[in-house]
Amino acid sequence: MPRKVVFKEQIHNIQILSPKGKVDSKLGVPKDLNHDKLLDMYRWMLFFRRFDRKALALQRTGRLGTYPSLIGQEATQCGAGFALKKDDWVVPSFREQGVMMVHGVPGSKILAYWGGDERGSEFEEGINSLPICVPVGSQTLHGVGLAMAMAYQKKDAAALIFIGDGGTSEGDFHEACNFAGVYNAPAVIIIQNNHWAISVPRHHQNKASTLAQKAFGYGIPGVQVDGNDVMAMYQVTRDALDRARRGEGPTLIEAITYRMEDHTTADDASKYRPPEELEEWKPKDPLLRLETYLRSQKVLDDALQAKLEEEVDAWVAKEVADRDAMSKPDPLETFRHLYEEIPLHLLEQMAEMQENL
Ligand SMILES: Cc1ncc(C[n+]2csc(CCOP(=O)(O)OP(=O)(O)O)c2C)c(N)n1
Ligand SMILES: [Mg+2]
Repeated sequence: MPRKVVFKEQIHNIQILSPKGKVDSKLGVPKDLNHDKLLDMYRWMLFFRRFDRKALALQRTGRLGTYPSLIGQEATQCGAGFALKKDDWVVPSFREQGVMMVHGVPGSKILAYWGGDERGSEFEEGINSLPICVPVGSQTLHGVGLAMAMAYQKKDAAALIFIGDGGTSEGDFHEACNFAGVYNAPAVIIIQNNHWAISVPRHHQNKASTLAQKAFGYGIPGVQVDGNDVMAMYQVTRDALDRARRGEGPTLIEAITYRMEDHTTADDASKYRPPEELEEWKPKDPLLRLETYLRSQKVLDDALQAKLEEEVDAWVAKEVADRDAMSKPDPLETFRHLYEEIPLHLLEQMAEMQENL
């Protein structure tokens, strides 16, 4: 009999690309990420950042209602997005514009959504993403239900579900993980642990030393990844999605990252966030480390960097132009999607609105 019981949880924090841009010699670069693909990832991450900066500026000039920036979390979303196959589904919360766009959602739709236009939630057939979901945690249930349905239909596809660190305190998250485990759903749940839930820090959210270990209570694997390392994010998500598609069940991934901006444009993080913390995260920037690596491999130089920036800015401008080209939304749409048959009192309100248009 051991004289003392040692309670210890074992969670690996996987990192391939260090903040200094060096690849772990034991793990190596994921096999299917050649230089072209890594450059493409870098281009996407640059696009996310510039798209977000533009969106923040559009909000300040009154063209968007609010906006939740993903700046700092680019590698989490790019790595995960590149691991998806076309038939897989993305189930976002509200800060997942990056992974949505990688999976085919046009940036113009994201801008429409945050501009208060419901058409920002309508995607073309074949673009497998649920709409942006603001009620924290509820999307995890939708996602696991979607995964269970795909398993029932024997589809070779999985659902990639996103939630924040704060969202893991919601009952919905617990129910989703529980169902996913019991029904062996082809679901991969990524917790983007960006250390803050608006002004509530991670350590006030949960006493557990990792959020990944929550998985064990549901009988599913849990893994922690450096979310600012696009290579590790890609590898871990891809392996988890492969497992799910093979019928081996769900995985919970905790991606350790950092929210570099305010929670949304309706927030001022300087009121509650110690400035030293922000400084501490700057050298761990996800773009910087991939840039350093690509330069060390002679894949990227100043000329190509300038060209990429130009291309990405043109791409952002096109998304804004596409949003601007959309006709004005029909206000009567607000009545149309709640009931199969619109009740009488709403028909009366519709008629009244129509008269005043
Ligand atoms: C059910 C619900 N409760 C509260 C809110 C208000 N709210 C919006 S975001 C947020 C914090 C979310 O934090 P986290 O899950 O860590 O995601 P992050 O914003 O960091 O991406 C809260 C409390 C909400 N949208 N929905
Ligand atoms: Mg958070």
